Amino acid sequence: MNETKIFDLLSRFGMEVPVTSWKPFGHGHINDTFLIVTPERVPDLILQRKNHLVFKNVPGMMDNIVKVTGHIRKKLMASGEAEIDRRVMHYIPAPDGRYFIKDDEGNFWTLFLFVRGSHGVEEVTSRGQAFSAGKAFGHFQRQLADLPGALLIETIPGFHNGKGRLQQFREAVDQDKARRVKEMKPYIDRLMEMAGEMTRLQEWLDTGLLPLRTTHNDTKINNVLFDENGEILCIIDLDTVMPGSALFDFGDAIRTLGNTAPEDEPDLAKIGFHREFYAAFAEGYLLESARFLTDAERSHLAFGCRYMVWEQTIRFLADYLNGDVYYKTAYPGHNKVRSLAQFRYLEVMDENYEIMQQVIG
Ligand code: GN1
Ligand code: MG
Repeated sequence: MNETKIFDLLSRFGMEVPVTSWKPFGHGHINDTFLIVTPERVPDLILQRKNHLVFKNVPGMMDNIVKVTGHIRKKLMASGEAEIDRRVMHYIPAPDGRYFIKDDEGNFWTLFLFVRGSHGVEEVTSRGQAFSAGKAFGHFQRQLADLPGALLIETIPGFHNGKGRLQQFREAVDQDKARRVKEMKPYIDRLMEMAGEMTRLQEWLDTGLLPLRTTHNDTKINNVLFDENGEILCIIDLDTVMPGSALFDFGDAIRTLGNTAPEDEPDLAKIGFHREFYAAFAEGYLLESARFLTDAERSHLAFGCRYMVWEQTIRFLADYLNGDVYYKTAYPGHNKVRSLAQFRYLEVMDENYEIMQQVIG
């Protein structure tokens, strides 16, 4: 990335704005993100290259995002919200009305406003923050509870479909592209043994026991923005907003903030379950969601956590077996470390499962 390219991209969006500085931004594993700092009177911008190998239908994804942000925006306007652009992401269309441009190399780029005065956190460090995060994601689901999932496409088909994920994992094992199966065999077997139990969640969705909603599907804590005082502003990273289950969002949040260590912690002894943060997140989440969740959803929230961690365990492992082609990695073997850390977390969560269910009530 260089300055000429930044200016070229901005001008294709019709944004010939003065630029003070720019830098890579955030910690995503998939897209490339740049913060464009502008002079005081012009809002800062975020330029993002969408990974079109992962998101194979960028126009469809942007359609989803425009529908979702438009839906939330309407509600905010109706409620008299004064700072709408701090409460929902604001994407900028190109002059042709589309919400992306394609550069000469065939890359897709999008542009949106940096939320003024916002910051993200990579790690939850207090009960209060966990409570806020729960409220934020519960609120997001509530804002979208009357947006029929059928209006949205699946930006990644079968993103949290346990049967599909199992299928991909099996293929990775069968193909053994990077010749790593032998080394991982006993571990692979253990994960396969759990498949029957874990794919039940998809079964419940298929049979209608659990309803399909419009969900975020990537509810890591770094997708919540906070203001200077630590109050919630809005939810970001809407690439994977699509039809899904409330359990996915609850589960993926606990996957990260319930873990006393990062998702790629190499020292398994450091991985523990943060009961307090779990309880605080659940409290915040239920405050917003109790009125629309069905009994079946509520009683399976804790299972959703187990499912999401298992899914992530096999996704990281499948990528390791495929030769690290999906997630960005920081060092050789990173995906293996990530997978083992997720599996350890699953074990730790199992030790706390009764408490997890009690909290949900
Ligand atoms: C990816 O890029 P990022 O960090 O927002 C992934 C999530 C995983 C996560 C693991 C589109 O999200 O599903 O849970 O890494 N996103 C996609 O950290 O695959
Ligand atoms: Mg993200």
